[in-house]
Amino acid sequence: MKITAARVIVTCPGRNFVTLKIETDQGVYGIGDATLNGRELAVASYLTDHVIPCLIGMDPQRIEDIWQYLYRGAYWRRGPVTMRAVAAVDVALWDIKAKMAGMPLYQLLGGRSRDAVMVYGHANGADIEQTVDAVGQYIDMGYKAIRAQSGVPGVEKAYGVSGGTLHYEPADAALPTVTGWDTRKSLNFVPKLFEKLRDTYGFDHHLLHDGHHRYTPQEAANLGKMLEPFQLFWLEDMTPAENQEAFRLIRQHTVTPLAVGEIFNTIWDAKDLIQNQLIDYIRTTIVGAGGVTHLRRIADLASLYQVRTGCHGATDLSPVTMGTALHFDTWVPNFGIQEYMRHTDETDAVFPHDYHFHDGYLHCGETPGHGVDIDEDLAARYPYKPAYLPVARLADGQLWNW
Ligand code: GCO
Ligand code: MG
Repeated sequence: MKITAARVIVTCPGRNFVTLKIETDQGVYGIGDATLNGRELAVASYLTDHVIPCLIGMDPQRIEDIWQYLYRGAYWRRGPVTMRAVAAVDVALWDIKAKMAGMPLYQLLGGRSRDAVMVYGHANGADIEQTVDAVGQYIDMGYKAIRAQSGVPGVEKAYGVSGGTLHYEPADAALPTVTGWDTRKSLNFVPKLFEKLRDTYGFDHHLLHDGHHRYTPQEAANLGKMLEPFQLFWLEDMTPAENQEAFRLIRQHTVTPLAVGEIFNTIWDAKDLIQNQLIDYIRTTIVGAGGVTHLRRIADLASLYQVRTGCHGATDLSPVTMGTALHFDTWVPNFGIQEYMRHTDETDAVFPHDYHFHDGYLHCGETPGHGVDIDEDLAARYPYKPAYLPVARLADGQLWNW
């Protein structure tokens, strides 16, 4: 069997997506996601200029060998651009293999570990009252787990607050928007939000919160401690994780569960955090870390230390990543939760898929492969539009982590 052609499709049905399509001499094709929010064209070029020429003529059945070829063979390892390109190829090849086998991908991975995948949605509002209402709407839709973010009094354009409640899109402008941040105000505010949420809805639902890399370890420990009475499912990305050791300090002070990893690219970014049991959930997903082949290794390492998966599932991960992640989630023994930010109808039309939401759970379909396709004619109607993630600045103008 041979790869006969491969091409990159860049489309913007409401937001940008980069998709790889690999064709074979058996008439079977596979689809992979290569989207890197705000830096899309770098991955498109990496694939078109440097990866696709090597793929032509290769045997698509040799997924592991092709993974190693692209990872070791580049000499320049890791990084978000490289690993997304590797992920796109890997996912397209798993799609081909599963289609050839006539099986949904989760069957090839080892079969079902669960009937359905528990997801969390994003509730947000300009203030506590609006956020409490938004959480109520998610509960009414059947969600068992909800992330809550709110505007903070005195902070311009706080993280995680959107115009609407169902769709949240931070990559919102042709040049980066400037947003605000204030640690003191946030530390004072977030516990009040969760106190109100527990007072209103009780303790039956899982509640989550994202610190989006803004706090120091000491501040993160403080917030974790203050939130203990409200029993969060997790606190996410409390401090930047380049220094994995920093999580030890947070851990020493709080029992609030910790999640991290949406910006990790390889097992090496998470190794110390996992082996030292400094986190509870690993957020890395398919497109972020080299596809199914590598994410499986991260999950297996995590399973030794009772760390569970919590795959990133923001709107900048295309339906191809969501569909593949759902097969992964359906199989992976140490599953925790799956993030689910809904795509717009325009995006869903460009990427026909067979997964569906019901009563707080996502269900992957039974179509052979990962179950997600691309309508290339429709995709062509939405040309690429430059869109950046925001930056964050403190009140005195200093740049902070967005
Ligand atoms: C989350 C996130 C995201 C990121 C986004 C950046 O879903 O937890 O932190 O929304 O900000 O993926 O592209
Ligand atoms: Mg996050």
